[in-house]
Amino acid sequence: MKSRSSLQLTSGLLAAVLSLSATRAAEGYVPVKGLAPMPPEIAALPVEQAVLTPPPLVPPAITRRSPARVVVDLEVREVVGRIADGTQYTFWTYGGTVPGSFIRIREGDVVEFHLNNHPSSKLPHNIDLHAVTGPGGGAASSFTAPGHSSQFTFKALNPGLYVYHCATAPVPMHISNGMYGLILVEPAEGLPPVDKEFYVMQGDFYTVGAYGEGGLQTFDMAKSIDERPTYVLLNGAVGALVGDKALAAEAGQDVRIYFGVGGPNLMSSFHVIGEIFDRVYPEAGLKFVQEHVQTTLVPAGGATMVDFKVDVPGTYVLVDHSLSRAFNKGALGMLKVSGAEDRVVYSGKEVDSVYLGSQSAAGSLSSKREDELKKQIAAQIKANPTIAGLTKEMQMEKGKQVYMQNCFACHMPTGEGMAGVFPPLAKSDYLMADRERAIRIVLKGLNGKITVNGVDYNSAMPPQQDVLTEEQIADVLTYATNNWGNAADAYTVDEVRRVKSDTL
Ligand code: HEC
Ligand SMILES: [Cu+2]
Repeated sequence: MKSRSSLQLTSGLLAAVLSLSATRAAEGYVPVKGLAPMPPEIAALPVEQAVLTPPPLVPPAITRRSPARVVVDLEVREVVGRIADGTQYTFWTYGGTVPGSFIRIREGDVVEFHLNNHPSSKLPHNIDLHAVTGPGGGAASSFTAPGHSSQFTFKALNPGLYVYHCATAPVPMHISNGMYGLILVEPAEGLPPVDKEFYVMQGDFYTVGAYGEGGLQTFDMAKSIDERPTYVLLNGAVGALVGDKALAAEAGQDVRIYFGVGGPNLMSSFHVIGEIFDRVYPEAGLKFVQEHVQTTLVPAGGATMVDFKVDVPGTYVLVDHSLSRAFNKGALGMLKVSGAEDRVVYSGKEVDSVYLGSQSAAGSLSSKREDELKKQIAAQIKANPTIAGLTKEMQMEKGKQVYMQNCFACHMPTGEGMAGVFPPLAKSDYLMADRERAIRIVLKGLNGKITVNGVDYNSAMPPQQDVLTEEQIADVLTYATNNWGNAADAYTVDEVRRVKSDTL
């Protein structure tokens, strides 16, 4: 520990010099007090180095049943990284990742905290750990210039899961550049064991360019003040938890997600589509564990722990249930569960039969006749180019309505889709290549790898046959294939019907 204290003194001197010369930073620096006295019972504690993990990983559970002196070495780095496909952002990070490294300690531990600001950083940073009892949660004591290292010590008095974040002015800017993470203070008796633990944090990001606009994007202070984020993200990038980066578990396993919200501004209505949380630790407190919860609210600068058993295989989607954030701003991740089906818990679609409603046997004859007449009209219409043109136009208008209710959330109003997740319909070689296949996709949905305009997608589209009529399917495909630079013949109800009966 001797070398640390001499390092500490040197950095203290430099800090003092800096604080005299730099008025902007002057408010951040506090006098260096030197190492606190260490009572014999603390000096006698075993010393261990904390294991830190990048998201979505979580350090192993703590098995010791008595306190230790835990040394945490956390490095601040300013790094350029991917915020969306084709879009970069200069993230300010704890440990090189957004969120920052996960820290795991035990109630009663004495934590010797070292914040090291990499020499390549442009700015000073600090850390406010919500797990710390003391002014600023350590912020003033950890204010650190580039190329410096600060040390402070705290005792973990309260168990629970806590957010940490940078508290250097302007604080919202430091946070929305990615400076937040979680520290778990395990209760003395430990947490109930589970099979899999994951680390996920939501944050809102403000860029000068619009969502998905390429290149190196910069922070937009006005948007931040107005709380109008361009991106709302799980683990710092669009698609950070999608595809081969999805969280993975096996059917039958108990899963725990340590979920936090860095903000700086938005709360999260955290939900996993297709799962029910067996246990929620509301606001990450440990006393009142709630059961059977669908969606849990997590405040900015707050956290929660959710436990659930994944009973059946499939893809479960993590979202902020303020769903525009999930579908239009990136707040979406996936948990892929492998293993054997359990059709008692979830059957899959069991039956698809004809349902005639109140149509009586007597009525069915006349409706058959009506169908025949409609067919004759359709044939007449087809033969007349003016009427055919008008019908196509009408189909387009009706199709647009269908699209704006049923498709746009994923494929986007512009038909451009979402990089890496939802393929484009605009100028899609895949859509335009095969009419029957397009109908089949809308009817039955689509799973597995496909290539659209040279880009691979491996995701899932839900079937629409229970949501849309045959006519609506013809209309929406007519709209999609005659819009955004596409051109094709109108899709007819007959075509849809033919494919439907082929694939029954
Ligand atoms: C919940 C999101 C979602 C919705 C809603 C949705 N799709 Fe899709 N769609 C997808 C995904 C994901 C794929 C790619 C599936 C894969 O990777 O196997 C896809 C693929 C497609 C494709 C083939 C790929 C391409 O880009 O040409 C077509 C055509 C298509 N969808 C049309 C539609 C239409 C029309 C609707 C509305 C009736 C619709 N989708 C609604 C998610 C969605
Ligand atoms: Cu900072």
